[in-house]
Amino acid sequence: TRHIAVYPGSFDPITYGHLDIIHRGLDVFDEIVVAVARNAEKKALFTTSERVELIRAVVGDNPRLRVDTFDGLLVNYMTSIGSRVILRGLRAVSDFEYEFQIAQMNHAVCDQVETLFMMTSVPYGYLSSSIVKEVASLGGNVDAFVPEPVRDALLAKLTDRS
Ligand code: COD
Repeated sequence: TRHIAVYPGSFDPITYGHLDIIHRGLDVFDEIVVAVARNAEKKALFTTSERVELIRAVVGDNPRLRVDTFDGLLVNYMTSIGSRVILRGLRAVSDFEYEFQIAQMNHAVCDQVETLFMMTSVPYGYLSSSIVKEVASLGGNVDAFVPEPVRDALLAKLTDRS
């Protein structure tokens, strides 16, 4: 059987931290589906389609990698595409409580689904989409945190707004 892992998130926007998990995930699973949540509760800077386009622009062509969106419950989306594994990244201890809660909840609503975690790579331990947005909005250089298309999109978005 092919092992398809879903890597779900807001990806607002995608960072080198997310890319690291995607690339390492491809070493372990047959297929990775990057699934952008449409109904993320967080107020997003980028629209869902902008977030998808940015991911597509930076992941490169790989027949084992798909970028998709989902509405509603993650586990329902997973059932619809025949995946049983949620891939998540863990940074500091501070991620643990939130991740623990959603992993328990997802397993409770669908016991076929397991969440597997990959520890962040050292250079990305402090990196988050929120921090990148804050640094960019204050005029800081974000080249170390996001690929060029994402940086350009951030600058364009922030210029639009001001
Ligand atoms: N290093 C390693 N991992 C990282 C890094 C980094 N620097 N940065 C981010 N990550 C990881 C995160 O830990 C996470 O695992 C993943 O990348 C995505 O991160 P985000 O912030 O883009 O995504 P989240 O946490 O906002 O995603 C939350 C979901 C959208 C997955 C969740 O809200 C959801 O499933 N919603 C759908 C409704 C649902 O089913 N709810 C029930 C479950 S609670």
